[in-house]
Amino acid sequence: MTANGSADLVIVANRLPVDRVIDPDGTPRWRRSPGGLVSALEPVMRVHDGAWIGWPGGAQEEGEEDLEPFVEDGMQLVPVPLSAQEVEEFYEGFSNGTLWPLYHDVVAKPLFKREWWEAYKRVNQRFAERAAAVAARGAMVWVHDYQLQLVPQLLRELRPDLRIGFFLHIPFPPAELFSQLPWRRAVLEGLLGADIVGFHLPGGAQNFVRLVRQRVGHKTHRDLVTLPDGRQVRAAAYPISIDAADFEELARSPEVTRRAEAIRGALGHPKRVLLGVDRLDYTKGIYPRLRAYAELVADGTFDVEDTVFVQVATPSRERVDEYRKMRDEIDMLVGRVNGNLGRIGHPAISYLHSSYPREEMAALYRAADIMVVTPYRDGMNLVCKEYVACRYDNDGALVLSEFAGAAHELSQAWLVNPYDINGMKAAIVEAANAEPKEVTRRMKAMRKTVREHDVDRWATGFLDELDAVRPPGRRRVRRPAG
Ligand code: ADQ
Repeated sequence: MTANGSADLVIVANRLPVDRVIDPDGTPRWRRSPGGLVSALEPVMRVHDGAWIGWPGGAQEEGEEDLEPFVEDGMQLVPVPLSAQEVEEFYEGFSNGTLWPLYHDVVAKPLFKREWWEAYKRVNQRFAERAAAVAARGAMVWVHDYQLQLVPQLLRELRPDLRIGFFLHIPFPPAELFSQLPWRRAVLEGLLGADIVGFHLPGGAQNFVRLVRQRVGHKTHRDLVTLPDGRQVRAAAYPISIDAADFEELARSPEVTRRAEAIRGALGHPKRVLLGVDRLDYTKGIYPRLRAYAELVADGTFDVEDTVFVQVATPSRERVDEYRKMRDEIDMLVGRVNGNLGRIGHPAISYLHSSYPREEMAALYRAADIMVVTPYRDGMNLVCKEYVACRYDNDGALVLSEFAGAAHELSQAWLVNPYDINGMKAAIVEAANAEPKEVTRRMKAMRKTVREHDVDRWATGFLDELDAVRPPGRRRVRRPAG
């Protein structure tokens, strides 16, 4: 295929950065979806004449015409349709029923179904073809996440002139777990189509390089893989972050300040508010966290008259069995805990399924004395960084799982092992009773990290390195040694 597109920078992600909404008069329109990735990439997209390729959500009916590419907020958006069967097999199936649990330490059992794999290959091919059609000659293409791991190689076959980057937003598992995947070699080869393969942590990059050596047999040296044709692929860590300045500005606004006070008022002006905010996902460790808290209420450490745990858990992937099961388990636990330990007007846990605008999130972060983030495994976890960004008074304690990528940067948090309920209880009590001076010391250090390593640094850091990749065919000839 020859270059016939005009975009100098192409983002390929599972979802488009917009949602289709229907106005009250029945007219469909696109609304920008909130999300760090869009905000992070928007400035570079403008400079580069960028295009974004992704699934618009929903299923395409049989015989329905493809949605045409369109321009929104100065970005060229290219929708990739999925049929109902592909939503089931590619998205809910292979992406979220096979890869998601496998890459998160097998917290749930991954299902290996051959028809899901066939759908994954087919959809990845479609994404690669769209990218090939819109990219200008020598353009940079940045492919995102576990749903699209075959795209780099498929795209390189179509367009060898491109510079291709890949970033994985979830953990990359150790060889011992990844090797369960029946299609492990094909996935590794898919990723090797990129010039740079990015992970949140150095450990993910090391797992990848080791697997490439073991399972594909290519030569590797530190973070570099050398392919038989001499092309080199670099695997490295690029820890993602948030727009910290933006969050802080929001948190300082009079509206958010007022709203944070109103939230505490609605909770009955407690002495202590603990907060959890997560997508309702079995990797996030919501169940053991609430159990640890409930035990502290049951044994009298905390009193529901002056302490409350606010848990926001937004439902997600509800058509996947594991998610439905987990939601039921947590709903039951909260019901039991509140039934047994709550008093009139004072539940032990205030439990919410809503999805909120950023202002409300900032107000919740401002209203909380202790943020509790306890995933069993998490690529990074942005919620804890958002909390830190909002604590401009240098107050507020963070209890954080050592298995969240963020723990590598936020080492001043009260770090916990989410599998150790007693350890979590001890850390929560310690954070609750810490001297204000100690809380401030920890928060100050974490705020410095989050301020200095923001999402702009992440995006420009990755793209600058991709930009520096020598386009194929113009490689320096290596001089013989000596
Ligand atoms: P997620 O698993 O979705 O992301 P996380 O990083 O915590 O996890 O991001 C969640 C985002 O959703 C945050 O920005 C948060 O503010 C927002 N959010 C959560 N609950 C909300 C609610 N009720 N209403 C509105 N917004 C809500 C995946 C990986 C992570 C990795 C990110 C980015 O699993 O490990 O950090 O991608 O790479």
